[in-house]
Amino acid sequence: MTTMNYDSTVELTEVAAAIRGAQRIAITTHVKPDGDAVGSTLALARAIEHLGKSAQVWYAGPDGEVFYSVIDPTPVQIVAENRRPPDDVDLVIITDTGARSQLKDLADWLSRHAGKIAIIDHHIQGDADLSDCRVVEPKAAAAAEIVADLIELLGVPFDRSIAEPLYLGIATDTGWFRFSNTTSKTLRLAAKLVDAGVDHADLFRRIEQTDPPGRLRLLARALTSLEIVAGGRAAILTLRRSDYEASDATPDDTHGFSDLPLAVESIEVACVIAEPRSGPVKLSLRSKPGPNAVDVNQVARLFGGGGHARASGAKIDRPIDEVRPEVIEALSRV
Ligand SMILES: [Mn+2]
Repeated sequence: MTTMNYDSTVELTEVAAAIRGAQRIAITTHVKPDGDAVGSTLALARAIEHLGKSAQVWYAGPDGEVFYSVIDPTPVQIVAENRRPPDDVDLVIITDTGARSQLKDLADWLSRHAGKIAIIDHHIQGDADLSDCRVVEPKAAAAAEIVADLIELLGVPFDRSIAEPLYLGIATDTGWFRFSNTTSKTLRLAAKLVDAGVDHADLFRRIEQTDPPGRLRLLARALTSLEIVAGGRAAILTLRRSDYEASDATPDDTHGFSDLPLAVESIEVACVIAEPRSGPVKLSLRSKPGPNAVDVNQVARLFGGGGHARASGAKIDRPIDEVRPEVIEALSRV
C-alpha cells in the first residue's frame, strides 16, 4: 500500500452533516501529535461537546508534556497495546493526516470502523483508501485552519477554550506566522482567535520557551557539525548517537533545528540528519520560498519520506554513515 497524492472527496459541509448526525464521536490524529494535531483534535472535540454530543480524543504515542497546558482539562486517551477507542462510536474523525503509516497503532481499530471515517487534512499525500470522506486542503496552513471553518459551519462560537487550541495549531504549523504557508486567511483567523481571548504571548512562552538545557547542548553540537554544499545553497547538520548521549537530549530535542541554517543568506535548503539513541535515522528538511525554491518533498521521497514542499522528512532504517553521503549527494544537486 503506497501513500500517494490525494484530494478532497467531499465538501466540509458534509463532514458537518456527519457530525450533526452522530452522537458518539472519536477523534484521532497522527502518531506523536504536534501542535496542529493537538490543536485541531482538541478544538473539534470541544466544539462537538458544545453541541451536546460525546467526543473522545485518542492519541497514539507520547503527546509531549509541552501541550498539557492547552489540553487541560479535556481528558485525552492514549492508545496502548490493550487500549483502543470504544467500538460503539458512530463517527471517527482523523485530523492532520490521512496516511496509514501515521496511524499504525490504530490500524486494527480503524479497519473495524471503515465506512465511518472522515479525514480533515492539509498534506499533499495520504492513503485514499482509508476513507472516501475526505477534506484535503493543501493550501490550508494547518489542519486547525480547516477545523476552524468546520466549527463555524457547526455554528459553535469561538470561546477561549476552542480558540486557544486552534491558535496553537496554526501558529506551530506556520512557525508562528513566518512560513510561506501563512496566508491572509490564516492571519484573519489568528485575529479572530485573539479577539476570542487567546493570550498569544503567554501561549508562545508555554509552548516555545520550555526547553530543557539538554536541547541547547544538543544544538551546540549540531551547529558544530555544519556542512555547506551546493556552492553555498545547502546546509547539513548531523547528530549522532554520541551527541545525544553527551547532551543528555531526547530524540524530539532536534525540533526546529532544520530551520536555523536558513538564516544564512545563500542557503536555500537545510537538512538535519539525526541518529537518535534508538530508532531509525531521521531526516528533517526545510527550504526557503521563492523562484529558486527547492522542493524538499521530492528530496524526502528519495529516502522513502515526504511531507510538504517547504518542510519534509523521512525515517530511514539504515546506518547513518550509509545515509549521510547519499543525502549530501542529493543536496549537492539542488
Ligand atoms: Mn499540520
